[in-house]
Amino acid sequence: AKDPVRVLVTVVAGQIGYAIVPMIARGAMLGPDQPVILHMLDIEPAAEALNGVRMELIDAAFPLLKGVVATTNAEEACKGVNIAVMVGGFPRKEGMERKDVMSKNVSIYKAQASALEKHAAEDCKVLVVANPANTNALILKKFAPSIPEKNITCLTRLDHNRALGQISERINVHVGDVKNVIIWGNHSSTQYPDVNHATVATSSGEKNVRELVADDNWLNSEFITMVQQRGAAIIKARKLSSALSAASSACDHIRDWVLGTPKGKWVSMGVYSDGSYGIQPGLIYSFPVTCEKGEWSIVQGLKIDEFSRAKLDATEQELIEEKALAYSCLN
Ligand code: NAX
Repeated sequence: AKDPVRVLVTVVAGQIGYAIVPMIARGAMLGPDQPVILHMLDIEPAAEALNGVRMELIDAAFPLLKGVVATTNAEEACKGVNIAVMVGGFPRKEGMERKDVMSKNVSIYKAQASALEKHAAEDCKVLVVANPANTNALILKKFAPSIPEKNITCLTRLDHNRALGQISERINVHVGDVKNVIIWGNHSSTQYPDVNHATVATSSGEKNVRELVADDNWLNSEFITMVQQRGAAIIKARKLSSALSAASSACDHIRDWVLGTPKGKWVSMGVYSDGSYGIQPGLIYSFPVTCEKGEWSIVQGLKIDEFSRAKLDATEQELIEEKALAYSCLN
C-alpha cells in the first residue's frame, strides 16, 4: 500500500473548508488508492467547530483517511505536510477599505508562510484559495523562501471550470468534451477568460469553440462578463459565496498538478510568472499549464491577438498594483 500523503487545509469551519475535507478523504484530490492524513488548522474562536468537523470525519469512516490532526496551532498543523490548501483568509466586509483587507491578509499569509517554511515537507505543494488569492500566494512565496517558487500556486481553476461550463451550456455539448479554455491573470473581475484556443470533441473530430458558437459578439462580451461575474451571481442566488464548486475545483487543481494533465489538454493555474507572454516576472498570474510528474509548465507559443493582449495587460496591471499595496502593508 502507498504511504499516506499529509494534506493541510486551513480553516475547515468555513464553507469551502467544510466542503473540501470529505472530498479529500474520499480520494477526489489524490486518487482512489492514495491514503491521506488530514491536517486541519483553524482559528481559536472556531476551535469547537473544528472539533466538530473532526468528529464528523470519524463518523464518516473513510477508508482512505489514515489520520486527522486538528489544531489551532499553525506550527503543529504544518508539520510534515506534503500539500497545503490555504482557504483561510480575512473576508472583505462592508465599509472596509481595500488596504485594510489587504493588510489583514498580508499578516495572515506572512505568519502561515513562516509556519510552512519551518515545518512542511521539503516538496510541499501549496494552493492558495483565499482572496486576494494571487497576492496572498505572492506574500506566502516571499516569506517561505525555502519552498521552491514552483510549488506556490493560487486557484483559478474554478474560473476555468466556469468557462467550460458556460461554453457547454451555450452550445449544448457535454462539459467533458470542451477543453483548453484559458483564464489569464488575476482571480478577480479583471481576469480574462479566453476561448481562442478552446476546442470541443465531436463525432467528426475536434472543432474550434469559436466556430461552433458562431457568435463572436457573445464570446467577446457577455461570455467574458458572465465568467468574471459568476461569483457575484452565486452570492446573489445562494446568499452565500461559491463553496462546493470552489472545493471541487481546488481538488481538480491539485489532482492535475500531482497526477498530470491528459495529453493534449491544459488547465489554468495561478503560478509565478517567468516572463512568459510578456508578463512581469515574479507575479503570481494565471496561465495555461500542462503538468507532468508533479511539475507544471506554462504552455508556450499560443497566438495572442490584439484584443487578448489588452486584456492580458489590464489584469497584469491590477496585479502589479495589488503587489504594491501588499508590500506597503509590510512596513
Ligand atoms: P468562509 O468565510 O466560510 O471561511 C473563511 C474562513 O477564514 C472563516 O471561517 C474565518 O474564520 C477564517 N478566517 C478569518 N480570519 C482569519 C485569520 N485571521 N486567520 C485564518 N483564518 C481566518 O469563506 P469561504 O467561503 O470558505 O471562502 C474562503 C476563501 O476563499 C475566501 O477568502 C474567499 O474569498 C475565497 N474564494 C476563492 C475562490 C477562488 O477561486 N480562488 C472562489 C471561492 C471563494 O470566494
